[in-house]
Amino acid sequence: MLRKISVSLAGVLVLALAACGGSSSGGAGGSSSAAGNKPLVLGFSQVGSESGWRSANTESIKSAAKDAAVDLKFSDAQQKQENQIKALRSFIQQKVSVISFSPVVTTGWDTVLKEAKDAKIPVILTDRSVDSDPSLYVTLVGSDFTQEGVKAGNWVNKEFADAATVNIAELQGTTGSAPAIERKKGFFSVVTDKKFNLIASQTGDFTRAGGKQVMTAFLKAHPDINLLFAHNDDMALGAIEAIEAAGKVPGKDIKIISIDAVHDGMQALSDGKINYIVECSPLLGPQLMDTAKKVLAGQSVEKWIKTNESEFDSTQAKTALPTRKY
Ligand code: GYE
Repeated sequence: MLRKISVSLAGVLVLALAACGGSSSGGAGGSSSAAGNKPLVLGFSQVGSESGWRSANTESIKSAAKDAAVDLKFSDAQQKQENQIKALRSFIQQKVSVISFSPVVTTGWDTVLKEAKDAKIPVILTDRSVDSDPSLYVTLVGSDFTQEGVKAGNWVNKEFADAATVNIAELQGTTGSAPAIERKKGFFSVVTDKKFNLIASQTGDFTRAGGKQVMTAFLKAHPDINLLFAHNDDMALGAIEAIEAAGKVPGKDIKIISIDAVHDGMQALSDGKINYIVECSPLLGPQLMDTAKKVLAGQSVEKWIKTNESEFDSTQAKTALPTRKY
C-alpha cells in the first residue's frame, strides 16, 4: 500500500516537472522568455503563391523564423494590395515588434507605412521595393532586378551577335511590381540595337497559367517570334507548353531567356527548352531574421541589403541541379 502511494506520488512529480518544462520552453524563443525577454514577433505579409520562386521564399522565411526563435505571424495576400494593406494594419493593431512585407506593387503604400511609423513599428521590405519616401521603412532585403535585366540583355546581345533581325516577345511580371518594371528597364537598357524588334509584350502575372495563355495569343498573332524574354521561370514554363502546342520547338525555333532559376526552370534549361536563366535567390529568410534582430537591438543596417546571384546556361544547370535547394 505504502509503496503504491509513493509510486503514484513520483508519477505526479514527473508530470508536474514535465508541465513546468513545457511552459518555459514552449513556443518560439522559450528559453529567452524564461529569461524575461519576449520573443521577437514578426508580422510578415507575403505577396501570394504565384510561382515556384514564391513557394521557396515562403518556405525560407518560415524555416528561418523557426531557427531564429522568431514568433512569425504569416499572412498570404493572394497577389492583392488591399489584402496586404489589411494585413499590415492588423499587425499594427497586434503591436508586433517588426513588420515585413514583399509589396505586390511599388505604389500606394504611403498611408499605411506612416501608420506603422506612428506606432513606432519598424518596417523591413523583403524582395520587392516601394516608391515611397525611404524614411518610411528601415531597409530592403532583396535582389537588384535592374541588374538581372541587364544580365539577361547581355546574353541576348551575345547570342544574337550575328543575326540580322530578331523579333522579341516579352512576358512581363505583375503590372506595377518592382521586378516587372526593373527587369524590363535593365533588359532594354542594353538590348538597344536596331535589329531588335519588340513585337509583343504583355503581363502573364508571374504565373505559369498566365505565361501559357499570353504566349498562345502571341503565337497566333505573330508566327515569326525568334526570342522570348520571360520575367520569370514560371511564365517561361507556361510559354513552353504553348510553343509545343503550336508545333514549334522551344529553345530552338524560339530561344527563351528567363529569370529566377527555380528547380523546374533549371530542369527545362538542362533539357534545352530554356536557353539561359539569370538567378534571383528566394532564400531571404535568414537575412530577414538577422536584420529584424539588429533593427530591434538598435543597430544600424544598410538601406539595401542585396542578394548575391549568378547566371546559368544549360551545362551549368546540369551541374547545379543535383544540389539545388529549390
Ligand atoms: O521573380 C517571381 C515571383 O518578386 C523576385 O516574384 C520576385 C518575383 C519572382 O513571383 O517568380
